[in-house]
Amino acid sequence: MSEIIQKPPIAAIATPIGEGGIAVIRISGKEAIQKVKSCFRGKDLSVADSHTVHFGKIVRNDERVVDEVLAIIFKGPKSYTGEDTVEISCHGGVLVTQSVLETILQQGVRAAEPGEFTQRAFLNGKLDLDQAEAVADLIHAKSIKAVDAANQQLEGKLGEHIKTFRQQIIDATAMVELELDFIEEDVEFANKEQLRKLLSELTIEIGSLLDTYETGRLVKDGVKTVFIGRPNAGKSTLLNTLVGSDRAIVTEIAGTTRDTIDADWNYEGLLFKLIDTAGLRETEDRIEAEGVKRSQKAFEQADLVVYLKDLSNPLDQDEREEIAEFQKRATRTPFLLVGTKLDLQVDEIEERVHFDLKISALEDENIDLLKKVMKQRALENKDYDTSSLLVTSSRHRDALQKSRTYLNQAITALDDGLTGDFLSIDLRSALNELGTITGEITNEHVLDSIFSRFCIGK
Ligand SMILES: Nc1nc2c(ncn2[C@@H]2O[C@H](COP(=O)(O)OP(=O)(O)OP(=O)(O)O)[C@@H](O)[C@H]2O)c(=O)[nH]1
Ligand SMILES: [Mg+2]
Repeated sequence: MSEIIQKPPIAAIATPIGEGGIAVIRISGKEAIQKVKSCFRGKDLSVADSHTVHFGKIVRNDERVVDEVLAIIFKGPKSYTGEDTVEISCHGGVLVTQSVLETILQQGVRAAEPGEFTQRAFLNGKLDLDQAEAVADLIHAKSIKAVDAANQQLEGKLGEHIKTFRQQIIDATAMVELELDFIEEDVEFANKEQLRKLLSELTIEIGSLLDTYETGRLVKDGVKTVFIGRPNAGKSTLLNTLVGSDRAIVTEIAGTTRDTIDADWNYEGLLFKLIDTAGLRETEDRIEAEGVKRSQKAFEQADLVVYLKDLSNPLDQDEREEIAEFQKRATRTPFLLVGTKLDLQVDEIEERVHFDLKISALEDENIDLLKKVMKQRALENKDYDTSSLLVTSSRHRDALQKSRTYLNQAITALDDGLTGDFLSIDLRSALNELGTITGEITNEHVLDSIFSRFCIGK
């Protein structure tokens, strides 16, 4: 572990602003305990042991009481940030919490920036960078699966893989550089086959980690699911049925929905971001026309497209072509063709298209089946359980991809009989790319963009 650096103290409210039983204010850094001590009336905190709790009062300079609190002492390096830290639990009112924080700040403590505590934890080697990112993911998680994925990363599962990969590349680099040392003496490169095997195995392992990204992204961010179809097809009704509330307006008038409507829906731990759209048709109405444009845009950004066709209307040539067109355009997006209003289905409906499913939202027919199929289709039947490691961040994916490219270049160089110094450059580049994931290699720009995603107080 790197050496702990105690930076000047910072403080922030660590709990959401609002009324609650208690709120927590966190102070971390050099002399954090001394600073709190100067406005704390109770036990002398400067002689308190680490990991102990103390009852007392926070008082202003004129000794007026701000609140009765509990102060928890964590002495570095055994704290979240690695620095000396005090966590104050006060009464959870907005003003009371704010007053306690202000009193602390008056002792010469600076207000913390978003994510600054976690950034300090990273800089002090308490967390790898991917683990720090997992903390933010955990906080932002909107589904149980997203929580599971963040926890895997927080436990260091991704970091372990990356460290193994890096060690293998370091071993390979050592082999190559050893050869470089002997080049003058014309030593035959004895380990060429062994090296080639090592490198190609590595690219395969990196590849299988990369394969988890599509699922990982959907688990973390949710599945953007767009309902499209003609006016009156029952899109808004289906959205309302799934979320279990009257989120969207439903009427028998074609063209009811004008703008896209979003609703979050959790199903078996997976978040679906449902998007209801304006029914597709040529229209003179400027507002509706803008709505149709937005439907198209939503379609283009979808992870799952559900085209709804009203079974109580015959399928005409135009709509058949429209469906085919959407299917064609959605080659890389899972697509479901769902017949609606099964309770009203006209027998003579001529079907020259294949429906994945027919439902009735009104009669609750096949709705459970639809839910299952939506999940299967969204994840493209890729099964994974809560213990699977998923790559969920595009930053990690990019680094893995680049690293794999460098390794492939190294393999080509090896096959082409290029000298060791060429190989060595590629291997070092691959190593650096992997190092950016865990934060062994990093720069301020990357750190700023990562930690700005955090809330204040974390
Ligand atoms: N019988 C029957 N009627 C349905 C069903 N689903 C929707 N409807 C009716 O169909 C009409 C249109 O439903 P909406 O959900 O507003 O249709 P939409 O696709 O959102 O329509 P636009 O917003 O105009 O594009 C309403 O009168 C609904 O009550 C169903 O399963 N069975
Ligand atoms: Mg609608």
